[in-house]
Amino acid sequence: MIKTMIKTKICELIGIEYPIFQGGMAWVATGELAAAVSESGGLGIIGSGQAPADWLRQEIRKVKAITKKPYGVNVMLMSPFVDEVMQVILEERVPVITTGAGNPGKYVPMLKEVGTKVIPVVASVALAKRLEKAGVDALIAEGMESGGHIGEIGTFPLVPQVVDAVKIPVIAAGGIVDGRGLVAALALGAEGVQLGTRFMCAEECTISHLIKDKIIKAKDRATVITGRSTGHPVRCLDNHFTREIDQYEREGMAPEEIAQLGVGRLRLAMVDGDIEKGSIMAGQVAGAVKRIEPAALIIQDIVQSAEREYERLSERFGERRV
Ligand code: TUI
Repeated sequence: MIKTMIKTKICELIGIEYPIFQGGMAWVATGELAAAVSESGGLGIIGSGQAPADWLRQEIRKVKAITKKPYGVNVMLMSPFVDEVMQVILEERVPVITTGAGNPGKYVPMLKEVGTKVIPVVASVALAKRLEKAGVDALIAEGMESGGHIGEIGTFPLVPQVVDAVKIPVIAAGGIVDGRGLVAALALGAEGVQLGTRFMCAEECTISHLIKDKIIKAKDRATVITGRSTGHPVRCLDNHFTREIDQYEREGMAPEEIAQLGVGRLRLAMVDGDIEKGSIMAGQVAGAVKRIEPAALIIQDIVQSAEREYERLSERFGERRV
């Protein structure tokens, strides 16, 4: 049992023990992973990506069978199934949703009506302000250190600017991997953190072991950004696929054609384990992920190392005051 002082407003708002969210990664964050994280005191989030509504219902049922604790669903707003996915979320009374890759404003009233907490991911102050007005419960400010579809601003500049622009709680995401990142996020004014890449290496994460190995072997400069020409930049681990896209972009291939090349590549990586032809979306912290371990140990390590770092900082400030 962990005894901790790291309790924030977001813990109270959604009824979790620790202010730690597991990113809702498409093809990665299945019911198994989300349930393990929630059962360990964080917020586990199913990544619905571009999956059909039936798939989501099945994953929600898996979570409900394993844990009674709160969990979430991430809705990728560019999905062709977004309306059906929202319908399943309403029917299953999902406690929390996060959203990505768009503006979820029009869905807020119906979600609030059934008591679902809405926590969109934003990559800019402008969208943060608009969504606060639309009535969302909290925001995730995601820096460009993250894996997958990213904005243009880093976590350190983005989080305090969003915190200053809104009154609702802000969760920091992008570039966070351990307790140091949690303490730093709290120092920036965030009420919690979201981690994706580290949870890819949770034992309960069902992705191919070849992808987990590649993350564990990754160094600090292992990720690249592809797809800038399409207007949807994506961070992933450097491999044959990213080098191919890079070359086509430099040769001036039409953005629609570039986008077409990406179709099915995330599944190819995560499910089929194709580490060369697949798109291995992962954040800049890949180089700091050292081992495969149960989700409970990841949460415990973040909480315990945050406490140690907080102590260390308190001692520093203490010495100054004397
Ligand atoms: O959504 C993510 N990460 C993702 S989504 C994804 S699937 C995908 N693959 C290729 C292209 C597009 C999607 C893989 N990884 N993170 C949350 C996030 N949301 N990051 C950035 C944003 C974002 C960007 C622009 C949110 C809103 C936005 O503007 C919308 C508007 O209308 O102003």
